Amino acid sequence: MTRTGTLKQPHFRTLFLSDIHLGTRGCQAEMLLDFLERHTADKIYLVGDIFDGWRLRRGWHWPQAHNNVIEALLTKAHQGVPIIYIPGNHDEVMRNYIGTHFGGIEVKTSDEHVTADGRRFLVTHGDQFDVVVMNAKWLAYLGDRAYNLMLMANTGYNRLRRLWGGQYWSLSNWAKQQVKRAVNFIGEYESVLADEAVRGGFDGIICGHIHKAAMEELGDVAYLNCGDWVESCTAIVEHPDGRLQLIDWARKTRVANRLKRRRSRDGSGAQPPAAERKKITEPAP
Ligand SMILES: [Mn+2]
Repeated sequence: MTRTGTLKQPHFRTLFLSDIHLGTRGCQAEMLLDFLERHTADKIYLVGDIFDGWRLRRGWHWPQAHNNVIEALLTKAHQGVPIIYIPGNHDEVMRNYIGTHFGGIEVKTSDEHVTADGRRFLVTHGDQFDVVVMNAKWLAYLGDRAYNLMLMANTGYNRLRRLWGGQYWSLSNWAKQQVKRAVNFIGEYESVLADEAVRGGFDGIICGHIHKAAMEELGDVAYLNCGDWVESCTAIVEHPDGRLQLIDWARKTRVANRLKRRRSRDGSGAQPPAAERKKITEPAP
């Protein structure tokens, strides 16, 4: 297999990223750029809330690093990496472009991803299930039709709110403000999304939205959440053999930096910083 980039660059079959929130001060764009530079993938999923449309309207925060993230993704798309963009609630303006392509990026409401070992995963942002989470207890008694009605009502309600410039109502934001209830909310959210995978006959679900990275088995299905690039820096990746993994890039970077410091303190076996290594291994353009 031929791979571009540096020798030790890990290669994934699929990379799943969500909740980058470009356009906000909290977005850790530099960390993401670093991650994108050091990894390649055959296919990339952008699982919603990639940029923050609501905040852009109130206060524009768009440093160069945010442009660089977009550029890095578009470059990958240009090189032939299929990128599937599944809009979330913060970048829901992209939901007007469902079914279209731009710069090699395809916009979809949700998608089915089949891993190299044949498992079927539902890929969705997850915000549409907020309302189900909130009403999980009594919805269980009402069944399928009420469930679908609730989903529709939630979408309609938010569309209405938008008309008078209100913010998208989000249960996760509401829950975060109520710290005591948040833990409960996360558990409910995870089980509602796992149920959705069961309903669709999938082996698992890959989502985002609540900024809580996870990879676990819930009943008969796998629940994977990409996490975010605001509070943490996490991604879900699929290895060439179909193995899925949750990567905590902030933690990995911390560990790598600690090792580097220790090496340089010891003197022997010190490695040059990544930037210098690049200069040595890469031929001049
Ligand atoms: Mn969201």
